[in-house]
Amino acid sequence: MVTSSTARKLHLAVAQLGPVQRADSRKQVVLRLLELLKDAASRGAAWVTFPELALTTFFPRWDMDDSAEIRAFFETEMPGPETRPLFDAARELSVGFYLGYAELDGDRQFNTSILVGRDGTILGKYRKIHIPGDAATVSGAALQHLEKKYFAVGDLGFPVWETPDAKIGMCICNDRRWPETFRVMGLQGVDVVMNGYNTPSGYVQWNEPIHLRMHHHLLSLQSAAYQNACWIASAAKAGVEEGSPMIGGSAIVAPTGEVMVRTFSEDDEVINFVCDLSVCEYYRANIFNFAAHRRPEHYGLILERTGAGAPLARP
Ligand code: ING
Repeated sequence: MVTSSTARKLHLAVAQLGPVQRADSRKQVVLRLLELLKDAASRGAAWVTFPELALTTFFPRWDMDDSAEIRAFFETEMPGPETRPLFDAARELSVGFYLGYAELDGDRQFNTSILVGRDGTILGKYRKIHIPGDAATVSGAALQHLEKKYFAVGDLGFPVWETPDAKIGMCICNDRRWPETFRVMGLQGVDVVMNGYNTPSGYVQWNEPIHLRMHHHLLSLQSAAYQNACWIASAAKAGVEEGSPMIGGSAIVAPTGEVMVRTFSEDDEVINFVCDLSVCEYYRANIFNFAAHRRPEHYGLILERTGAGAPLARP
């Protein structure tokens, strides 16, 4: 299938964060991120994926109305004084990274991730498109999930950046549950998709058995990687934040759909894997040769409809 002569090896790491409590300062969190970055670099990794909203606690679990209180969770500049040490370390160690954070752009609030190259410069930005949860408190719910209250829908699409190492794309948390996310990047020949997430394991407006949180998380990544012939590096912010448990399960998934490595804990933890990007090409040339096998002329409903509607079959 793939011989060593065709191999395109890229050493990826995923840096899972344990809980970030409301009182934890950005300075304290960045010190943790720096330790994880150095750990990843010491293992030989060239790129590190950090979680979604990595700099603060997952604040959409609360219903806040005071704009100053809300805006305290957002970054107005990136890098800013607290985050610059991360960029400096990336340049010194020649390690690129994905970082998720809450972005304030003028008056617009986004759930954002950036891709920082191995020289410490920002290569690109992504703003979360699939915003889950609700825009207002759901009465009687054991747990709130108010991302629709705090974040606008992303306006940057699903870009893929051509770096010297690989074609790299990004998505954030709930995006991984929607196949369109990865197919748009797959149609750009993406080799590696980096994904950060914060997934509450408690009940979120329905009494889904908790073991299914991990099942659906991995199912989403594994099917996306296989169906789009790409590697996926996915980083959790995990553990109990302000009394609210969030799943771990950070993972590096191969284009075969196999989980190659995953975290053991729900704390700060690095996993890494030497990925052979040429495996992507094998699947693109065969089972997922999009040009040879896809039939967009039959896919019209995917663009025409947002919600499900009447069946097309004529009686
Ligand atoms: N979190 C969750 C996610 O998509 C969620 C929302 C929680 C969906 C539980 C389904 C079940 O993993 C974010 N931040 O999108």
